[in-house]
Amino acid sequence: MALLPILQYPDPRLYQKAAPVREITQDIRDLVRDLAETMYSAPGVGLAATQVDVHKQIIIVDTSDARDTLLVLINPEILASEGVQYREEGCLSVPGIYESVERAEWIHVRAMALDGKLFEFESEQLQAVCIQHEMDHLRGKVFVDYLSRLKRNRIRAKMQKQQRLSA
Ligand code: K1U
Ligand code: ZN
Repeated sequence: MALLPILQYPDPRLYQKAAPVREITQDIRDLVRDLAETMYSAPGVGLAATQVDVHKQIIIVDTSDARDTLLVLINPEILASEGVQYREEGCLSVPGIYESVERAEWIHVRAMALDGKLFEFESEQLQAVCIQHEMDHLRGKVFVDYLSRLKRNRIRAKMQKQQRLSA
């Protein structure tokens, strides 16, 4: 088990696109276990492999109150979506910043599970927001990219200052 370091905005590696996973190997299983340990310890409700500098299409999500319902999505795809919702989002790569972003209200997702089988499910509310947020990480998009240039520049400057002070 290992806690993995999380890339901090505006690290350029957060803008790298993740490649599909071709085969579930022991390395992939180990990575998922470490992602889960890192997410629960942060704590967070989601994490994308991109955020730990692994550019493979893997995300994990757990929005349950008991923090006991881990969803592992490999090569996730949104097959259909409906409606709009706005929820305050956070990001472990942009600590201390919370902003509302427009997201689909309902999504139909297809992904591969850790046993290599494809599965489909529907999602809404916070879980759907979290899945969309994590899938954005896989395509090199951070939630602050939805904000105005002014807000994003302020956030960037704040993060860079914090990183200078903690270096
Ligand atoms: O960095 C990440 O991608 C994880 C992020 C996911 C997320 C949160 C809220 C809306 C959309 C996506 C987080 O988990 S930030 C931390 C957080 O929101 C939280 C932490 C503990 C309990 C509840 C929420
Ligand atoms: Zn995030």
